Amino acid sequence: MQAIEVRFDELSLEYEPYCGYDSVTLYDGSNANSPELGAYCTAAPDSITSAGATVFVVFETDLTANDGRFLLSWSFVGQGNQGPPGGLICTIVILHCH
Ligand SMILES: [Ca+2]
Repeated sequence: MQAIEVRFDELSLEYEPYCGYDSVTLYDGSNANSPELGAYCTAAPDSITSAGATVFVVFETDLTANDGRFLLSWSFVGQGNQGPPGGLICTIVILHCH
């Protein structure tokens, strides 16, 4: 089974204990209805590994208090780690007003 390993090379978004203002959320699948792997703003595990070959990334931010940025990298892990044609990371940006 092929999976995706995601690493945050940089992660410095506005801090809130539950990352309620600015966050990056990873989902184990092709959309935000998929199981959530985690939501992060300032700290994340060294690596986050999906169960499947697609990870959906959502960046949410509000309209105030910017901090730094996030930079993530990813690679296929598991059998056949060159990646299938359909394996991908989708990213969507959501802006919301608090
Ligand atoms: Ca903010």
